[in-house]
Amino acid sequence: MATLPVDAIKPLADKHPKPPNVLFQYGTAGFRTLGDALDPVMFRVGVLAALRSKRLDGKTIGVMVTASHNPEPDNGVKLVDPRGEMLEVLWENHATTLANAASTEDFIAAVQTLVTNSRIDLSKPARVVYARDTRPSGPALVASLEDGLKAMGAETRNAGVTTTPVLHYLVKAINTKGTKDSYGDDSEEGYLEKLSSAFKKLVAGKSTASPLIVDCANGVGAIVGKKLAEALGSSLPLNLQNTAIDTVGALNNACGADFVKTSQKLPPSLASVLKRGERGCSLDGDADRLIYYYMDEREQFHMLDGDKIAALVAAFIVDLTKSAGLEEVVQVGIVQTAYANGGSTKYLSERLPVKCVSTGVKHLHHAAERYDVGVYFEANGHGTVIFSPETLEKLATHQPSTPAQSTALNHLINLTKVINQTVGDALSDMLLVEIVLAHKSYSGVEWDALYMDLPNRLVKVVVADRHIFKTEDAERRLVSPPGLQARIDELVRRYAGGRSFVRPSGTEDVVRVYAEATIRSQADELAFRVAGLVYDETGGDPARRPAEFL
Ligand code: NG1
Ligand code: ZN
Repeated sequence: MATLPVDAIKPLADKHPKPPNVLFQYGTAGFRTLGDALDPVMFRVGVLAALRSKRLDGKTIGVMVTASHNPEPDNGVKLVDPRGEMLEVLWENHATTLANAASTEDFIAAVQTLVTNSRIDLSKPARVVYARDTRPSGPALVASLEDGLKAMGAETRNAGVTTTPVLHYLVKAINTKGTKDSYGDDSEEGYLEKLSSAFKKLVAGKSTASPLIVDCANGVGAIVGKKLAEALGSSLPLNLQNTAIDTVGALNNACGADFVKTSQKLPPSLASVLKRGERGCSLDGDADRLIYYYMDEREQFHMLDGDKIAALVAAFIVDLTKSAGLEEVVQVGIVQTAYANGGSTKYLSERLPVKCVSTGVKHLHHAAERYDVGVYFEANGHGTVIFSPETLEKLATHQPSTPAQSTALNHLINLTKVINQTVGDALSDMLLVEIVLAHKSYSGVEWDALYMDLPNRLVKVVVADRHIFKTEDAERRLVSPPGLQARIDELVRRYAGGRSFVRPSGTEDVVRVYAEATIRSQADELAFRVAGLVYDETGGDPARRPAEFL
């Protein structure tokens, strides 16, 4: 029985000491905080990734270094399981335990405990592939990660600077290589080739946007987006904007999917770019979120968020399953979170099964796996479509009885290739949207008209301890602090079409308050009044109560 390489771990762990008085937590998006604080975490994640791989018999594990849509000084790290999915929940706890060990000795002891409790056979190989986004803190953090991998003698592959979804794709492609379920060539080129060739087949003979404006958030989407544009050629001309990856402070700054979604505005840098009648889209800093928009004939900006993408895509897939003669055997379902606009939930649930789950991609992904075809999107633009193994099998073996059925079946099969089924992928989702728009001959206007968004507002409240906020019913109701939910209910009743809920963020030290109502001013007022309740509840200093909350 092999033993832990303590002599190799010790000196390297000593290079990455954990400062006292900081507590790390593996949350909904992995570890995420100021880049400067993450050095010890990265080393330990390297060790953990190797252990996870050994536990899974040498399957390749992914590690992505990114803080997504967060400001440039932030950074983060998350692990990817062998099928390209988020790390298993039990191991999130192991990650937190290892990250918080006070000293090298404590860390080695915690690793030893994990090895014993999880029955990890240390003689197995460890294989890890890793990548980072364009953040300035990335290279140093990757070096620390590499020390952790080296300490464990892992076989490593550096995928360089790429998007989060490409890393997820690579993990799945590596682990399925040479099998009948091969996900594609295990390289960024393989990814681009897979997506772009299926896209070209799906839009052959149709007209696409010319060109499509893509806000790359001054992040890694600019790099992969450029390569995708080359692979797409004239099938979809892309006009890449906000591509300043080397300009300090530019990442996610007044641009990108999160800016558009939260401010409900066009990035100022696109003001002279997006013309009347044109559409565009924004990626976030690691290109796993996508928000669309268009400028109408009166130069009014209209946002098309993750809910609108889900509605567009689900209807298209349902149409194709009908046309292919598969509607009886392939059921399409939707998964949303409480942040989904009430307008979308009403529209979708009148047509398809809809499930609401807690925030966090892993919850959405797992719920979507229960459908034959699961369409899941967060309102913020993170989402994808997943086809169950049985459905993929049905598509592969179905015998169409007419030429029309055959065409629809081929479209469905090509969709399974355009879509990155491992995780939300802004570039893949963008192609998916463009396919549907091309098939339906929709502009932004027709797409937007599927249903009306209810006016809504999302606000953050900074509180002393957000952990006192506990929720139930897919985060739609508070159980703690006691009595607060009743006060929120009482307030909500006074607003036409009112809905509001409160939950602690999993990625920031804030409590989020969401509200919607039939009228814009009422949605804003409800949000600020509920935020005021939250602020008061946590004993905030009345003198510092934010003015809007009064
Ligand atoms: P938190 O900070 O837990 O609200 C945010 C997003 C999630 C998800 C994660 C991971 C909102 C309201 N919340 O989570 O949907 O994307 O980040 O990045 O958009
Ligand atoms: Zn992201």
